[in-house]
Amino acid sequence: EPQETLEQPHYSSRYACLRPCPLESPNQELARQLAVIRQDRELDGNATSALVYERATSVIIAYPHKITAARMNELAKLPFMGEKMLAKVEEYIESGTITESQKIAASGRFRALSAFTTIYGIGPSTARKLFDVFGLRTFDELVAHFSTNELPYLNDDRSESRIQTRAPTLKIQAALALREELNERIPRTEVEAMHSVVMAELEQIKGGCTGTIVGGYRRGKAYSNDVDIVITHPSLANEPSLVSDLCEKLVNQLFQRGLITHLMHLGSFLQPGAPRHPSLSTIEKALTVFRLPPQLDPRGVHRRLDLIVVAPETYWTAIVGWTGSKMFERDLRLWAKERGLNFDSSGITRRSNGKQYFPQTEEEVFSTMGLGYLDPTLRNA
Ligand code: DGT
Ligand code: MG
Repeated sequence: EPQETLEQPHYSSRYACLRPCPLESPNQELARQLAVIRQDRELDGNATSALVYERATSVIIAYPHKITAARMNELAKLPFMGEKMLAKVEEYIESGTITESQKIAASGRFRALSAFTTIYGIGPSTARKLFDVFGLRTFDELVAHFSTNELPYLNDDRSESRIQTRAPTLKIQAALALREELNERIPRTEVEAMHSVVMAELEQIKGGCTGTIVGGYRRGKAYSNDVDIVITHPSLANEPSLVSDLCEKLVNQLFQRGLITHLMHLGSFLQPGAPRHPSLSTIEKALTVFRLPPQLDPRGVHRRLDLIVVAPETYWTAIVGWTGSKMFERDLRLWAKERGLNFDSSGITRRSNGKQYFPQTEEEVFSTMGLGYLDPTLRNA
């Protein structure tokens, strides 16, 4: 039952899911400098301040004009443009730089913490501990440290795994050794090659699967940091056990072929604080390390590959949920919540009565929540 009037997207919206945002912004450099401050707050564990900068930056990159002194009055009327933020924008307009961003970028602590967090498994709090408590400063020191220590966990794992595979989990030493390869960006042609290889293996396991590349690739990015693929098959309808079964078979087969080398995470996942509901079992994800076969990539570069296997009824919400951007997704959930709905990749639920909606097109995902449609290439919030 789509809502009758849809909220129309506009760059002045408070919600990132209602701001058309192409990949290229006329204010890219301003946004980049503000992002340095955001990252600094994140690395310091100051989530509230980080979010203030993230929201303001997101509004700025959706603003369709180059920001000049003449635009400041209009900018001041946009959401999340507080006095401090406007002062920084003004400083940028006048001088081309933001002093605070420059100071942060030059600081040794910021440089070390931001470098440490490029390693899978090292988040801001671990990075701070390595820097402040263990006094580590360089990758070589990290390698030495982790040759005798192991992290107690490699991610903030709120999920449960129901499935068993033979692929080994990625330990911190391996993540360090693969750091440069995993940080190499992936061109679109290679994203497509990875998708083809995965689909060919799937075809052998179960004929007739559908798989869509989501994430930044779908938003039009020329280079991706990882590859995300949402997979389904008609026979998985209302059969949660078959969903995890297919995910397990796929991971095992790719591992046996030498295509998946490590597993970083496996299982369904829970939104923080979300109530458990039956549809959670209609989605299963495997976060992996993958390399193309030698005939397709002689260098055999290790790549991050996320496989998301879903029941057909949740296919389109999963695609919207994994296309991103992260800011877009965050506000999609917020928008839904403020309208008494719960959005996650496995479906849309009315909070008052638990009624579930399973839209069967991407447009319907938007209209079910009262949102005007935005093409994936305009979801770069
Ligand atoms: P990149 O860095 O080039 O891979 O850029 P993206 O935008 O593809 O970023 P990525 O791959 O981290 O995430 C893609 C989208 O998928 C992101 O907007 C949020 C969503 N996503 C990522 N991980 C999870 C997860 O564990 N659960 C859910 N529900 N969504 C996730
Ligand atoms: Mg991605």
